Amino acid sequence: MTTVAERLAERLAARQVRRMFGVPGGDCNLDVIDAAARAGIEFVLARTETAAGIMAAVTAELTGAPGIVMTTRGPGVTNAANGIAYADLDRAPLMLIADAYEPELAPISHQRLDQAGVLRPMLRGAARLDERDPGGTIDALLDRALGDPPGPVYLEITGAVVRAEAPATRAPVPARPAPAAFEDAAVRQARQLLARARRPAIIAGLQACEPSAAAALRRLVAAWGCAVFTTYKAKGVASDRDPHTIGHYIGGASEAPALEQADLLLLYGFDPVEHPPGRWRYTAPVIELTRHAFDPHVLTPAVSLVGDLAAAAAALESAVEGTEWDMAHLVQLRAALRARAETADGPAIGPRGLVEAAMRAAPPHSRVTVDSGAHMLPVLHLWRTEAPRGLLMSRGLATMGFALPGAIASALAEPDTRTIAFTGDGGLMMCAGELGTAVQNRCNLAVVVFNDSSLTLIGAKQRRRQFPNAGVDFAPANFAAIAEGFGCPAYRVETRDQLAPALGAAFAAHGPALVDVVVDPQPYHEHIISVRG
Ligand SMILES: Cc1ncc(C[n+]2csc(CCOP(=O)(O)OP(=O)(O)O)c2C)c(N)n1
Repeated sequence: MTTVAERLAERLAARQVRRMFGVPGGDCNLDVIDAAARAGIEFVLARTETAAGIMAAVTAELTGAPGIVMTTRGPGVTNAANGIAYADLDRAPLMLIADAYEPELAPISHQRLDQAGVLRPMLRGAARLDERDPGGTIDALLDRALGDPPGPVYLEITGAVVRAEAPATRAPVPARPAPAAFEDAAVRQARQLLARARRPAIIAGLQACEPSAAAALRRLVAAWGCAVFTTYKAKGVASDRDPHTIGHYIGGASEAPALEQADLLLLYGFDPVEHPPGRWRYTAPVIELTRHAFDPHVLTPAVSLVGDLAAAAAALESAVEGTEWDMAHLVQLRAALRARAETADGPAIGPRGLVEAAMRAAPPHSRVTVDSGAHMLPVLHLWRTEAPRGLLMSRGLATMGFALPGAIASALAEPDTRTIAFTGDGGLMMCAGELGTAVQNRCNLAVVVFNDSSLTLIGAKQRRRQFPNAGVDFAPANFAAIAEGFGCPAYRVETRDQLAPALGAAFAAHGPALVDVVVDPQPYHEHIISVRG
């Protein structure tokens, strides 16, 4: 006989799921862990459900298969909420599996919550598994997770059901649903606009990370010889080494002088969730290529092609009749944008010096994850990324506590790629227990801590608003000592001469290593203003 737990494992394996993440409870999670192992799916024990959710979502981003996180009822579900929010706002297909009470336990209120209700605003779908058609229920939910936009779904299970016999599943595994075909009239209108454009520019966003979309973008840039900007989440879809890649679209001041020169903007897989609070500042007409429509949107495009990005790009490739961009000018714009991130450090180790030292020490094609905070700006603007998903971050949710779980997911999915996690001290404190997960799984990753004993990004805003310093500084912490407590090799860096040897040793290590760098936060203030305006 096949149990429902075994059917669940079989349906996940059929979608290429190879790992699930979580913190189990003592009831049906255990049946699922056992059934999953027999279906070739490893259960990775995380230290918090939040981190497990991020690991699952990042696994989905890297592999294309849905990410799976499993928790116990009650506190397990509520503690996973930030990971579910990541999957929602950073658009990653994810399934949360959590246990609940059987109907005969209705009088029990201990650990009882409306679990689906708590999560509902973030979910693409939810279902409680029963014995009638578990395979069909699971397939339908996974289709929703993989829809447009991708996001989280919730599957509730109970012990009586997962241990029951499962009927045969008839439903075949559907492929990811094909996006809507865009309209001919929209293609004609877009081609007319492009035919008149002399200085078109492209802004590529998170949907462009999908491999066929990224390849089509590169063909478009080569055909048009135009300027291209990427959002943070799309860093690498156009290589940072290509002279056409001017820099990042952050909805800030730094890219404005370059973007204002464009007479037409093509949004390529850009999601409004990537736009910071603030208005759209450009008057040039906008052509939008997107897998799905947005409501609300930060702007009103002149025309939207809603469908497959690569197909839309192919339909527009020959529409530009000649551009006035010349290479020397593009190179100049690119240099000017980069110069804004090259603000000077003081005499102590500063954020720019740390990023540049890490760039010199990193093996080629390393993948980078970066947390939320002031330190993310020098990483995002100075690090050179050549491939889609070469840099991972939380942009839609912009959550702290991302970089280390994200790096663990990267190291597990691609053990031969060196992953480097850049994090602030505040962000690391939210997930430091995951150093134990990295050690236990021998993850090939290095954590670099910008340790300035402060929530510096918030402190900078406090200072700008002329409030006195309060509520943002930490008592100093030694993260090298903490890492060593988990059995993770670690290096404490307090002086410039210690930096390069420590980074070199950490990046060459097999398995995890941590470099705890005491940085001077003063340079951030000028850096933030220079980059964001
Ligand atoms: C979970 C979460 N809590 C709070 C915030 C708000 N926030 C954004 S950046 C930041 C400070 C980050 O401090 P740290 O990790 O030390 O990095 P630094 O700014 O010092 O580089 C805070 C509190 C957030 N983005 N996510």
